[in-house]
Amino acid sequence: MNHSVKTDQYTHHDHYGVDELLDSDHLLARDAVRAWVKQEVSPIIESYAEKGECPTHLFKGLAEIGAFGPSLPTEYGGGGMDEIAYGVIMQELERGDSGIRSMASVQGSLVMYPIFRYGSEAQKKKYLPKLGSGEFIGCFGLTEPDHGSNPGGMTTNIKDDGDAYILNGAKMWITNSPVADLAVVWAKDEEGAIRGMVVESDSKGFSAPEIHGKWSLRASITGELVFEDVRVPKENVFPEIKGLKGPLSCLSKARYGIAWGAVGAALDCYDSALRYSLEREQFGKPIGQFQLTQKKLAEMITEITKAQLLVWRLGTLANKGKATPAQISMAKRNNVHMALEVAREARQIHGGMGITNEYPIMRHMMNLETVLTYEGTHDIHLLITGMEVTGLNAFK
Ligand code: TGC
Ligand code: FAD
Repeated sequence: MNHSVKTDQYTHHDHYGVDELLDSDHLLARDAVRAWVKQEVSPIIESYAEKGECPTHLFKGLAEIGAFGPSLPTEYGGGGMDEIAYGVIMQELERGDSGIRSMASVQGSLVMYPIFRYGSEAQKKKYLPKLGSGEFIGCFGLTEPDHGSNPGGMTTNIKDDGDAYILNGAKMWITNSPVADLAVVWAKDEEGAIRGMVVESDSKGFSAPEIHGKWSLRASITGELVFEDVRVPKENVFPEIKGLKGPLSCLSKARYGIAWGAVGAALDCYDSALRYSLEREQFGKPIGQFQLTQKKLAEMITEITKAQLLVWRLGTLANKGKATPAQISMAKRNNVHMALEVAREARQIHGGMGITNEYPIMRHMMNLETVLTYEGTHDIHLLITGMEVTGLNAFK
C-alpha cells in the first residue's frame, strides 16, 4: 500500500525548565526517540491512520530504540533505565501518535512486565528476550465483552486437566491481538481466583478476530481473543500471583506511561497551534496577535506545564518505589483530560484547516478519546481518587 509522506516541524516546549530536572541519560533517550519519531512515524502516521492500518513494521524499530520495557532489567529484555526514562520515552512516542505509544505500552508494561514480575524463571527465559527484541509480539487480555470497568466479574475460566488447564471464554478490545504471537490472559480458576498465564497464539482453539470501524486509535490494531477449549500447559501459568491485584498492578505500570504519554500528544497539538497562529493572518495581522488566540495558547501551555511537573514528581516517586496506584490514577486522569482539552483548543486555532489531515490535531483528538477510556476510564480514576480522599469505596 502506498502512503504519503509528511515533514515533522515539531520543536520542544519547556516553560518551567523541566529539562533541568532530567539527567543526561533521560535527555539522550528522549532525543533519540524524538529523532526516531520524526524520521519513522511522523512522515507516515497520518496516512496509516486514515487507512485504518497499523504500521506493524515499526515493532522492530521500537525494539531497537529501547521502547519495550525501558525500566525492566537488560538481562530480561528491558532497557535497564529508570522510571523517568520510561516516562520520557512514552511522551515522545505519543507526541507521534497514541497508537504507537500503545504498541510500546502493551508490549513493555502489559506483556513483558507481568512475565518479569510474576513469571517463573523458565517463562522469563523463554519469552522476555524475544519480546524485548520485537521477535515476538504480545497482547494483554483482561477486558471482556460484559466486563470492562469491572474486570473482577470476568467469566473466562480455566479447568484442571492433568498437565494442562483448559481455557474457555472471550476477551474484547485487545490491542495487538490479531498480530500477537502470545497473549497474557487473565482467567478464573475452579476456586474463582484470577490467574495469569501466557497463551501462545498458535494453540488449537485460539483466535483473535480484528475489530473494525474504530474512529480512534486507527493506526493501532485492536481485536478480540476467543478461547475454545484451549490447552494451556501448566508451566505457562504464573505460579504465585492470584487475584485482581495481579492484572491491576500491571495496569499501574502502563497507566504511569500513559500519564507521561498524554503530555506528548498535548505538546504536539500546542506546537502546531502556536506555529499556525504566527503564520495565519486575518484582518491584516497574525491570528496569534488577537487576545482570544493568546488566551487559548497561554492556557494550553499552562496546563501542559502543570502536567509535565505532575509526571516528573510521579517519576521521582516511582524511582523510589513509592508511587501509589491512587497517585498514578490521578496523573493518568488529569493528563489525558488535559491533552484532550488542548487538542480541542488547538483545533479551533487552526480554523477549518484543523479538521484536515494536513495537521495532526484531529488524529490526536480522536486518539485521546480512547486514551480517556482505556486503562481505566476517566470516571473510574475519579472514583479511585474519591475513594482515597474519603476512605469510602464507590465500587462496593
Ligand atoms: P479492589 O477490591 O479494589 O482491588 C482488588 C485487589 O487489587 C488491588 N489493587 C491494585 N493493586 C495494584 N495496582 C492497582 N492499581 C490496584 N488497584 C487495586 C487491591 O488492593 C486489592 O488487593 P487485595 O490484596 O485486597 O486483593 O477491586 P474492584 O473489583 O473493586 O475494582 C476496582 C477498580 C474498579 C478500581 C478496578 O477494577 C479498575 O481499575 N477497573 C478499571 C479496569 C481497567 O483499567 N481495565 C484496563 C484493561 S487493559 C487496557 O485497557 C489496556 S489498553 C492498552 C493500550 O493500548 O495502551
Ligand atoms: P464500561 O465499563 O461499560 O463503561 C461504560 C461507561 O460507564 C464509562 O463511562 C464508565 O466510566 C462508566 N462506568 C462504569 N462503571 C462505573 C461506576 N462504577 N461508576 C460510574 N461510572 C461507571 N483492554 C484490555 O484488556 N487489553 C487491551 O489491550 C485493551 N486495549 C484497548 C484498546 C482500545 C482501542 C479500547 C477502546 C479499549 C481497550 N481495552 C483493552 C479495553 C478498555 O480497558 C475498556 O474499554 C475500559 O476499561 C472500559 O470498559 P468498557 O469499554 O467495557 O466500558
